[in-house]
Amino acid sequence: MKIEQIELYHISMPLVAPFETSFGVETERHGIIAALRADGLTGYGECVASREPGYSYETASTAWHILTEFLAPRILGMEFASAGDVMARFAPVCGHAMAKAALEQAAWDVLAQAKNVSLSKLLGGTRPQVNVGVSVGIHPTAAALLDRIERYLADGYKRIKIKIKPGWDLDIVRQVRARWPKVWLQVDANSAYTLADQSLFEAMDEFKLLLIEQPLGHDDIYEHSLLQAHLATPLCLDESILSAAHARAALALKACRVINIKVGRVGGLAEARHIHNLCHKQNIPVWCGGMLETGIGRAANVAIASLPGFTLPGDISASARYYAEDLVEPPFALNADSTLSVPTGPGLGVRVIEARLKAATLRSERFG
Ligand code: OSB
Ligand code: MG
Repeated sequence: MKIEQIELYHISMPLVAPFETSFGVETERHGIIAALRADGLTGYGECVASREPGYSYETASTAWHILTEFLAPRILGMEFASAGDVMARFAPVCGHAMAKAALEQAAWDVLAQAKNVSLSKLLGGTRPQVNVGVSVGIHPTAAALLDRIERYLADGYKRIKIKIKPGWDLDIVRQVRARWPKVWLQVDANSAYTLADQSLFEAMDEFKLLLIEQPLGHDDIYEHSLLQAHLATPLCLDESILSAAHARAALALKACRVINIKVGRVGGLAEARHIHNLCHKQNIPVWCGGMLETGIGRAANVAIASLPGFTLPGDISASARYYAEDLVEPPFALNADSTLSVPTGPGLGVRVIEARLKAATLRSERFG
């Protein structure tokens, strides 16, 4: 196939409610949508970098710079037979995984459409539905958090993840556990702690959490191995796994017993699958993380989460948990058994509503 045209859209989408983590509050999701045209087909990909560099050094604006100056010009006009051919052109560009992943994902979508198969099928997915949970941000009061969780449980989410930070941790977990002794519960610290907090995490063991996500440095693996050795609860790495090489190192060091895979963070669907395969061979459960994606990134997440090793519920909630109106039709809806159905149509299997994409666009640029 030949890449005839690339269009990039820097978007801003209002969230239905602010999302607060240990590193800040998001009220609007900024990101970039890439549309790649080849052989008369259009593939879409989403760059999940946010407005601020709290989770990653990448932001929507750095990704815009990298995509427009270095990535899109490198692949315009090229012939490709796999998403790997596209990624190979990006090898001279160091880092910027989220920027690269947007075009890689669009290439997968267009290839799947050309083969008339779903992205899930092209990736080797085996599940018709994927298990999902919901990630609940920091709230102004414990009462507000408990109320929010109660409503998500009523919606049908069977796994709850709560964000923690110093001052909003053990007591909050205790209150949630007291109210729902059996619910599948996990916490995400987004790197807000240090090894000096070991006793806090030891105290969490009694609450039977599914896992504790990224308690220590965003770029640390070794100190997580020291902490994991003291805990019954599995640690799960998110921020510090940027590649399959990092995953291999983390498992060898016993720095975690679970890995959160995000397509953007690791630089594309092929690298995400590579990490999945590596973990699957070692019986390490993985799950699909989320970045408050629009329906475009969500469709790619659902597809990768349909691979057999994604045994824990993903942060891939229904469209309505994030946006009043998603960019795709049909929007993703929660099934009664806390799953999302994997689209079966060609490629992403959802229709991008161009008028909504344009309405959300802050700036756009076309190549070719
Ligand atoms: O750490 O998993 C995270 C959102 C933005 C940045 C980082 C994270 C998150 C989430 C939200 O937890 C997950 C979702 O998309 O529902
Ligand atoms: Mg996380």
